[in-house]
Amino acid sequence: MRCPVNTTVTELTEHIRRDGGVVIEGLLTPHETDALHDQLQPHVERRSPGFREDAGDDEFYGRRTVRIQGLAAKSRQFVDSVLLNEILLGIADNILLPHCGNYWMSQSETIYIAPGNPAQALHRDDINWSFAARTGIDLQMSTLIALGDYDAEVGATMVVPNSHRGGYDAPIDSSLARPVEMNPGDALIYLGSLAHGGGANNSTNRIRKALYIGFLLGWLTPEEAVPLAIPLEVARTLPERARGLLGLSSVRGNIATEGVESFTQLWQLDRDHLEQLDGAFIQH
Ligand SMILES: O=C(O)CCC(=O)C(=O)O
Repeated sequence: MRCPVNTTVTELTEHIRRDGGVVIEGLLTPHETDALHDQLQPHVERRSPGFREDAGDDEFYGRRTVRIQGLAAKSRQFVDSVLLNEILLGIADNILLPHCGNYWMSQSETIYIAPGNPAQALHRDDINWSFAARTGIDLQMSTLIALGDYDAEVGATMVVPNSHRGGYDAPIDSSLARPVEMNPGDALIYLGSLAHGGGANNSTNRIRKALYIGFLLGWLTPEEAVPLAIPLEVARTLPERARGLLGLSSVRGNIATEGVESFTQLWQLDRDHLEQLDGAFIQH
């Protein structure tokens, strides 16, 4: 399903629950998309492809794929237009808050796929938390934003429609996978239970440019050690909501508002350390 950016958050949430994902056309304006791309480009140019330096066992992450993480420290546009995007947060509230007191960012990264990179194995993003995924609740909401060409030849994300149904262990039928083609600024938002994977880049000279952000239940461990990637002087300049999402805040695991569960917190910090951080960390 493809929806214009003025679709209500309630409708978008319904589409995601039904289909496993939705494309929002023009989630970012051309100005935001260009600014984001330009702020990240120097970092991308400095980085050799592959997740690990030797790219030795990077079949999953892509030997010809550039992944830059820690985007909040590298691009203020990322914070303002993506991390704090009201539509993304509205959908995340609907999908994740029924199962946690707070959710947080699991990871932010570029996924720039160069020519010759084969298709990624189809998978569910819930793969990291399979024990929890088997309970059948939603754990994660993922988003891929196109920052450039995003067609089938260049490696548009392959999605298996409706594969969020049937449970975590349901087999993934790769013959049903379809490319999700997008224009710059469009976003594919999908559940952690939807099977998908980066497409093969079969072009000769074009790079598939995506920006990924995932939001995760606050009682699960994020993929990226997010707060360690943000210098304190940068953290202090960010709005409180952004710091909370970036792990510069304690987290309420429970939604309970009364009883002992309403007092407990995860990711706590000793009062001495709170003082040392001088307000950068928020204790609930
Ligand atoms: O690049 C894509 O289109 C999807 C990437 C992905 O699913 C992943 O790296 O886990």
